[in-house]
Amino acid sequence: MRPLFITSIFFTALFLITGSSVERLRPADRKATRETVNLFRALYRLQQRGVMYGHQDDLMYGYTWWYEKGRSDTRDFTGDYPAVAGFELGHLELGDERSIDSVLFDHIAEQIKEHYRRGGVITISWHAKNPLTIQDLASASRRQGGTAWDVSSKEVVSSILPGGRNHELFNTWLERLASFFMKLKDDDGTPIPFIFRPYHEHSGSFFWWGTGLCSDEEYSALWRYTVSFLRDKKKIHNILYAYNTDRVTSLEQYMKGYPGDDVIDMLSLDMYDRGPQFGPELDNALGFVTSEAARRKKLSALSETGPRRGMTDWWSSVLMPVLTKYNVSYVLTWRHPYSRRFATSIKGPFPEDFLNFFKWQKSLFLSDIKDENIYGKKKR
Ligand code: BMA
Repeated sequence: MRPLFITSIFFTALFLITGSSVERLRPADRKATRETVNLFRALYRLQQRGVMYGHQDDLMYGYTWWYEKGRSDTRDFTGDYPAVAGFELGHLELGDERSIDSVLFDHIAEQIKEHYRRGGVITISWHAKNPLTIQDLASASRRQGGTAWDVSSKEVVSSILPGGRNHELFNTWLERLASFFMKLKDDDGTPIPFIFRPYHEHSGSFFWWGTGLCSDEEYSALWRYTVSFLRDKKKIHNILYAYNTDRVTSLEQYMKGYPGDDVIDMLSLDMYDRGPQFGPELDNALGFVTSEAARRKKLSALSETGPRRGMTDWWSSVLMPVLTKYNVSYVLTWRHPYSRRFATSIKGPFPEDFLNFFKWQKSLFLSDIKDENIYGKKKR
């Protein structure tokens, strides 16, 4: 009797503590809008219930189709939309009409609004061009050169920080980003909250902001400058900021260049399966990322992952056994790039095994979170 009694007191206390403390949690932005605060808390609650599925560019195109309003590979395959819709803003900084993946920015804005209306979560990435090397290119070759992957110089981050020779250019990029963000409003004019994950996969050295390309201080300063620009200068208060690395093996490595709890809401990790070590490596990394996030009262996510080549049961045999152990807000798989030749060659948008993930009690798709009213929208 006694141990049971003590156990039940323990769990009741735990419930009261966690239950009520979620309602006191706040995003890093002290002026975050009501809907953004609601989203942050809802994500925290949902993270204890299950793991949301996210898909990059799910609403924009699939392997075999290009922008058909309302269409989604996830829905075609499972009957449900993903809970989290990913969008990409690369090339917005240039003032272009279309993104790095040829999607019209107007369509991106439209679908962000649509997914918000449905009660889903929005996450945005930004493969910004290289602001240093792009300068040296003739305008004709700017489309090819100076990409996010151009790691030919270690001076890029320092060149765009205050005092750097490209600082003014970078400010114009942030201006364009801010103008786009300010357009993301619902029909009542309410700013639509979203998760922003710029300067991603910092632990790798394959983007100009990567770990081998700038110092930890510069990386952190880039983040802090960006947040301060959007939040303090442009007064944008509907953003949850996600810190992100690629594959890491220790917490120390994960936190290198971390810009601070006052600018970050989510600790996220990108890890793709490249071989048999993936399961244990992901297990290890999610272990320290989720516990550090919990300690700092931040959210956590596996913000990009993908199956090992040639594996047919990756979802159920590799991913789910690891995810079952941790509270992560969402797991997102990357885009299904459209190609005309896929129309005849591709079997389906997902492997059959994805249905096991869909049916798993811990996975959350749009209809599993709809009733949560994550933004606390008033019923009309
Ligand atoms: C990368 C690749 C690129 C794409 C970029 C931005 O991982 O998928 O083809 O342009 O993301 O979405």
